[in-house]
Amino acid sequence: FSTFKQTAQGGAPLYLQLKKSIEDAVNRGLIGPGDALPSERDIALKADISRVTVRKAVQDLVKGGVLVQRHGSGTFVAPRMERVEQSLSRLTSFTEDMARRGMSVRSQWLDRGLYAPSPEEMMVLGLSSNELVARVARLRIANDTPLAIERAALSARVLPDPAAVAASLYATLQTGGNRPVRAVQRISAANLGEEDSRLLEVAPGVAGLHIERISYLASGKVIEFTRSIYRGDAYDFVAELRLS
Ligand code: 16G
Repeated sequence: FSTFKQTAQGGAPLYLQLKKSIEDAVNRGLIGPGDALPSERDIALKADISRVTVRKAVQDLVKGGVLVQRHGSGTFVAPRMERVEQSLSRLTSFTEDMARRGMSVRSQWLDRGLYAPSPEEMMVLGLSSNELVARVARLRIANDTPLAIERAALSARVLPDPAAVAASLYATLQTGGNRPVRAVQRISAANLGEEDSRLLEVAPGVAGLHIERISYLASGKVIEFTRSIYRGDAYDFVAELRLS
């Protein structure tokens, strides 16, 4: 950044020129995916420009998906996203899907607890008004990239202690003999809202996939009612079609 002022030309606003030089550095591989950007203050000092200018350039690059900002830890070059191709004909869990691809999986808890069920949860899960619903909401992260927000609802009868879910919900269900064997999944388009895009580290308003999964036990009983938001730039859901 120390040479920025000398190379900056009249004409275009400084913040646009700074934006371009950061973009160039990323495109030329001088800074790579996951690399931290110096702090706003350091860039301003080195380039001898105001912090407001730096902030404007950085915010534009965050909006454009070139950089990501993580609360409390700084600004980074966005990880290069390889699209995940996901079969629509096999009933698998997120942990299994990512493990099969050799990706590391972790989750950030957004919510887990027992609640009075909503009318919709009562209907889908077949709960009576005096029963509780277990809600398990997580940000699902693969190879350090947040890919989806999943909000699962189950009967408290099958998941009396939502805090007992460690890495995998399906593994916990399996232990209790409640692994689903069939699911119906509905996928629709959704533009990501403010909160979801912040969690998924993409610009607000970008395309997402809203997925609703209702899973069944072999007995035909509904076990899981999950609503998820997947990053539209990261997922291809693929189904095989046959002439029958
Ligand atoms: C998948 C399912 C989700 C399920 C989760 C369990 C979709 C859209 N959703 O992500 O319904 O709750 O797997 O994953 O595929 P886990 O066993 O790793 O917690």
